[in-house]
Parts: sequence; structure tokens; C-alpha cells
Amino acid sequence: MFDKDFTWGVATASYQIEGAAGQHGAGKTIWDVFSHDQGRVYDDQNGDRACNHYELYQKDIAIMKELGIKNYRFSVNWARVLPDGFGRVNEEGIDFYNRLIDAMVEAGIEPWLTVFHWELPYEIYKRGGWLNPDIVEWFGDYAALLSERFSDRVKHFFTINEPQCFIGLSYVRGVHAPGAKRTPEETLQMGHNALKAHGRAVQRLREKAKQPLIIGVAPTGSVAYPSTDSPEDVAAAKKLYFGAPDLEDWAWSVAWWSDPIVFGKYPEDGLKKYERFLPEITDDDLKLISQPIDFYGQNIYNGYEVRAGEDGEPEAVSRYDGFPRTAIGWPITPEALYWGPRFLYERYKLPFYITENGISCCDVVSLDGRVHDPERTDFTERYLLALERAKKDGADIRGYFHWSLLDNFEWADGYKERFGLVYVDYRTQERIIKDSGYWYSKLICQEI
Ligand code: GCO
Repeated sequence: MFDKDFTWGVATASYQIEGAAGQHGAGKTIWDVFSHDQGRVYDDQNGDRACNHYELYQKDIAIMKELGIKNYRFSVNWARVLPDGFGRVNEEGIDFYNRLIDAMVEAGIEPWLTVFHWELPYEIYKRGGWLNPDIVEWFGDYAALLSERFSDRVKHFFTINEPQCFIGLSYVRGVHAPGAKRTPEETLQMGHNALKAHGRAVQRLREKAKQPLIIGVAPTGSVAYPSTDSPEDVAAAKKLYFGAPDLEDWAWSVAWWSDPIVFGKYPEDGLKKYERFLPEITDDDLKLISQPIDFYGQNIYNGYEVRAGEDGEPEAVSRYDGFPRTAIGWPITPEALYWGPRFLYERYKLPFYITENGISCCDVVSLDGRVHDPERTDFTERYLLALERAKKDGADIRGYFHWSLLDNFEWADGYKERFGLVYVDYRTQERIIKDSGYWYSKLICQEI
């Protein structure tokens, strides 16, 4: 599958794997606080220990090396390097990421660093978080620090990961940290500040860069895919995919987050639909948000079927009884990895990466001591076949990162969901490479 220079990788995020939460000089983040608040996370679990990657990172890198994984998307915990989110640097935290990056380089693994995968420092949250306009500069300073300290070895950076979730799930729905619902005026303002912070980070990353950097983003979204290849169905799916959702779902928009970054303007339909609740949006803001980036990534897990109704307008098609689902309950829709990248490439015309895709399964250790997970292999193969077809049909697809290297802390679902190619026994921190991990290894090493 794919040619030799295709980027194959795996992805993780700091709070989900590192453990050592709030230790070695790190500050608290909203997830540290939220996960200790009773009743927020499944079974009151938290990321205090997680996969203890903070201590076991060498082991995890050795596993990647063994599997032939050459690209690793990981994230830095903002409060580990800047305990308050700004100002004082925690050198112990910087040392940890230096050791981690050095180990990757030594193992021949290319680091892909995500600047923000949701760990908002608690001190910044106390000052208003995404609502405080100062966050744009704080985030820029944080990005500058990462560039200054790591860009001699790290060339690939993502600014923000899934604003749909760290604004939408967090403040529109209130189910992720900090677990406080806010008004539409407030959430739209937060979103605008997050986009400005992205733009500022792009500027500051480049300003301090020790080599030319390759910078992108990793938003997400469920893909509207057409029932058939007919031009009517395709147009209907595309319209819904990029259209403005109703106000209560505004943060799930694809175009709202990506059009300003790539085109320097918000989509017209959203501007109309959310008009009463919008913050002030200036030309300077849009200029800042639309700093040139080098690639466009999306985390894609699933989609929904759409057809053209009698009047040609998009119509969602309901799923048949017994529709295949993953353990977490998400529909299995490989079409998402065909139509998503195609639509996104057609619209944004930037080199495209799948920055996350994967499946949670009810994995268990079998009597033979191994973890047999045929569902994960089958899922991944189906999705990759669709992705390959999208590339053949013209989308400039450069790479694929599987979520995730390890089973880990799945946010509000705690350790209930296992997304890893590698099984983690949280009692002992033993790692067991799942059958799918060996399969992925063969695939990316072009042995199958
Ligand atoms: C993200 C994702 C990951 C999840 C994964 C499975 O923001 O990148 O939410 O952190 O663990 O998508 O849900």
C-alpha cells in the first residue's frame, strides 16, 4: 500500500500517556483538576500514572523501533514546561522532552510535535483561559519556547489538536475539562481566540526555528459521505460536510475552524447563522489566523451517509439495524477515509495527512499471553484501502498516523477504551504488542 515515501506513523498525547502528573516541577492543568473531581471521568479514573511513559519512554521508543515505526506524533504538556502557562520555565520538564526527542532521533524516528493537545495550564484557566485575550501571546510564547529548545531536532509541528473538542466538548457540552458550559457568545469568542493563538504560534515557531519548519494543524470532524457516486449525492454530502451546523453544534463545524486558517475568512453561512453571538472579528485577526502553513491534517474516525433529497438538498441516511460499531460505539465507516481526504484536499489544496485514525476494542490478554485483535486489523485495513483510493483519485495524501501507539487514558472514558496497537496492563505497566501491532509493522515495512 502507498509508495516508499509515504509517512507512516503512530500518535499519542501527553496527558493520556505520560503520568507523573503535576510532578517534577510541572504545574497543574485543567485535566489534572477535572479528573480528580468526582463523577467526571469513568470510574473516577485519572491520568496521574497513565502509561507512566514519563519513566518508560525508552521502552516505548524501543517498541516503535522494533515495529519499524518511523514517525511519532506526540504532544508536550504546556504546564510541564511552563507551570503557570507563562513566565517561569520548568527545566526539569524541558529535560524530559529533550531525553524523549533524543531517544527518538537515536532510534531513527522522526518527531512530530503537537504543541497543544488539551492540557490547558490551570493558572491560565483561572485567568479566564481561552476567554482571556492574553492567551494569544501566552500561547505564542509557549510555542516560541518549544521552537527555541527543540527545533534543532524537531522539524514537524502541529499547533492545535481538535479545537472541536477542546472548545466544543469542554465548553459547549461541558463533558470534558474543565466541565463548565458557557454561552454561545463565550464559546465563539474562545474559538476565535484559539484560532488567533494558532496563528501566533505559527509565527513564533518560525521566528525561533533552528531549521526550516513544517507546520500544520490537526482538527477533526465526522465525514459526510455520499450514498452513491452520483454528482447529486456527492454535492449534497459536500454541502453538509462544510456547512454550518446549528448553533448548539457549532463547534463541530469543519469549515469554521479551517477556512480562516487556510483562506483568511470565516464561512459565510456560519457568519450568518451565528451572527448574534459573534465576537469582534477584525482584518488583523484574520491575517494573524491565516499565517501560511505547510500541510493540513485531520483526525478522522468515522462518518455518516448523506444523499440528495428530492429537492437536491442534503438528507442524512439512517444506519441499518446492526450497523458495525467499535467498542466505544462509533460507527465503522471506511468511506470516511475516502471522501474526507478527497473533500478536504479539494477545498484546502494543502498536502494532506491523516493525523489520527483508529479503533477501540475490548482487548484482552488470551491464554497464550497474546492480544488477538482481528477487529483492529480489519478496521485499519478497510480504512487504509479507502485512503489509498482517495490518493489514486488525486488527493495529495502524504501520510497516516494511527491512534494510538499504546492503550491510554481516553479522556472522560478513562481506561475503559483501548485504542492501542500495544496493550498496557495498568497494574504492572507491562506492554504487549497486539496482533494488529505486528500487522501494522508488516504493512508499513512493505512486507504485505
Ligand atoms: C484527539 C483525540 C484523542 C483520542 C482519540 C480517540 O483529540 O486527538 O481525542 O486524544 O484519544 O481521538 O478518541
